[in-house]
Amino acid sequence: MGYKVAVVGATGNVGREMLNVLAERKFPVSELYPLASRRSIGTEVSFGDSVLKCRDLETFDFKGVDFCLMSAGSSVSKDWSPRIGAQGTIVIDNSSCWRYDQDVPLIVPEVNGDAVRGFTKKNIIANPNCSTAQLVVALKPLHDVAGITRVIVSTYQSVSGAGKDAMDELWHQTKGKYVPGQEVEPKKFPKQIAFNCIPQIDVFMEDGYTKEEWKMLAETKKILDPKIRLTATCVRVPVFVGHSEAVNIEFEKPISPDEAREILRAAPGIMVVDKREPGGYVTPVEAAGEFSTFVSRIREDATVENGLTMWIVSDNLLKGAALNAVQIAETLIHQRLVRQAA
Ligand code: 11C
Repeated sequence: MGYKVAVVGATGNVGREMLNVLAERKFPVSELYPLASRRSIGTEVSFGDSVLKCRDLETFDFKGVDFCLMSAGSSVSKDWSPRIGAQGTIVIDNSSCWRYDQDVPLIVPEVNGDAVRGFTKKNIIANPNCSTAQLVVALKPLHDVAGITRVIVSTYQSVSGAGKDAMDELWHQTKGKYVPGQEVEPKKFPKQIAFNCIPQIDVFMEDGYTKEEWKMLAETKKILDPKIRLTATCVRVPVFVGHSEAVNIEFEKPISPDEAREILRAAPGIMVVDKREPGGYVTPVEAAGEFSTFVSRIREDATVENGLTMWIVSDNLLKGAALNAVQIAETLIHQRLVRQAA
């Protein structure tokens, strides 16, 4: 009893986490189909206590499949999501391909879960970029109370956001710094990532921002409020898993750090860890593997009239991708927008 669920891109960083999250949250699955490109057919992936072999996306028949969690990049999604959606399967897509399409809802369940019902035009729902998801989860409850007008974000993004090869590059380049003859030149990243920080994620846009920075603005507006002004600087750091963000927020109304802490403590998906002492905050190492988004270092920004500054950390593969996708499917079930499992 339950739902038939396909996971496209099941061998990737996010695809594997989708399988883990489905199992860990006991999502009602009756059949699970891990799908991949031709070169990964037969590759084994874990789903709870089972080991399943990946099947070929090209030849798979989606008839009767309730959900397709898609994490195979924009070009695959562009081609496949409409075709899968047209067969009646609801596609929850992790790529940036459909996020800005007005007929596709872009959803973070804690923030705009009700907007999910707009999926029926294309049978596609978009998952936001990882750096946006954790940001809006923390902004939403504060926006509801004090009205956010402007946000300044500096990100410290882990290499897992750029995929498995990028994680390998950090690992081998770090080792190569100590082992003569094993030096590794930058390949996935534009500069050395070991022991370094790179202020470029994704390509440059005409105005000098990078696409990652543009995504944070466009997606925050679509998910939370088009009136919010936001400027971002997105930086890649030599961390394997977990994105961090230093955030300055300007509000319409006054809001104190104590009020913000109380509001965030009561908000879904958030854990406040904010002791003003050494180590009294969360770092990516502690956030990795966790479902929560952690908020620390909440303090007044006295340089503006109603300002707060904070530190937001989350597992980019979980809340930033796999967990959010599964939560979207749960929201559809909860709102009775899919057939109820027999
Ligand atoms: C990164 N945020 O850390 C990116 C990964 O639009 O889904 C996700 C890119 C996206 O490199």
